[in-house]
Amino acid sequence: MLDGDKRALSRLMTYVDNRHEDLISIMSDVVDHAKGAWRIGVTGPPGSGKSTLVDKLIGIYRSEGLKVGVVAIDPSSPFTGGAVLGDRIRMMDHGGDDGVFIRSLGSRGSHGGLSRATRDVVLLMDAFGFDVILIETVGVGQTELDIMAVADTTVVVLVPESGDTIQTMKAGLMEIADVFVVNKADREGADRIYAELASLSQLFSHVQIPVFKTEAIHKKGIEELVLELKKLKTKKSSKHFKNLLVEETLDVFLSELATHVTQELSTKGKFKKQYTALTAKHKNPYRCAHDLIKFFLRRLHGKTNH
Ligand SMILES: Nc1nc2c(ncn2[C@@H]2O[C@H](COP(=O)(O)OP(=O)(O)O)[C@@H](O)[C@H]2O)c(=O)[nH]1
Ligand SMILES: [Mg+2]
Repeated sequence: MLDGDKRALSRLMTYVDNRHEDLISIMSDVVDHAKGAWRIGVTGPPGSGKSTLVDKLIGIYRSEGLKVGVVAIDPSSPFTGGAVLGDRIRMMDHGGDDGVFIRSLGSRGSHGGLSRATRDVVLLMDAFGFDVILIETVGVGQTELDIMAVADTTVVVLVPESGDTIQTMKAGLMEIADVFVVNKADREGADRIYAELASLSQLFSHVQIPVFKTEAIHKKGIEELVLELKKLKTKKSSKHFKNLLVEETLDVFLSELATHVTQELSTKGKFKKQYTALTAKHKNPYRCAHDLIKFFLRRLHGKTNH
């Protein structure tokens, strides 16, 4: 993969999908080759025009000679199909372009699982040599917050009809967004939403969050957005390496631990025996879990002490 083999890159992404047993050691080598690609998150309600916007951003970054990776995430999609596949087809404009690589991610069971898969895929793209990585994810909520922790800069895309979303999210939106985009500005109500976002930003954020009106489908307002993103790039330090050390360590540790414990429970060791005995003994899941943890910790201490 590090020699520029895209098939190898795809294969490693499949390892991420399957949580391959060698993944942790592979990622540990890969991280040393990451060059610090610019990670731009694009989030917002379904149908707001994220994919259309991403498509235009790809075009602009490619015209500047930058290599672009795209991760399209739809946490609500149980399969890597549906909406995500639709996005893939739409971005096919760039299908024959060697400097563009698009990867879709569907549901990964839990929130943590999906954000970790996203982080790993982004890291692979970074090490492969993409300069800009666009991360598109549906919705505005907790999952997106987790996923957006991967991005250096996050663009929240809203439309003239997003009044309710803005009212319910308020502070939450301010927390996620580095830039607001009011897309579909060709529709009525764009100015009102624009003003609402600008005043909310004054209320809830210590920095004024820039707001842009775009018509992604007509490629209007995109150049201005790209200029702003460049400004933010120079202002902000890449946060993902910091994240890697602190949050990632805990994240990787806990998910590896969960994998190992699950394995222990399914193989015929002492742990499995204890588990079976406990669940046969009491009917109370809290007591079972409590006793099981005690047993596990005792074994752990026993092993490290001797
Ligand atoms: N009127 C209008 N429609 C747009 C604009 N941008 C995107 N669309 C359309 O909105 C629909 C949803 O766009 P899409 O990019 O798939 O949204 P996503 O679900 O957020 O990725 C598509 O039919 C687009 O052609 C725009 O600026 N104006
Ligand atoms: Mg989309």
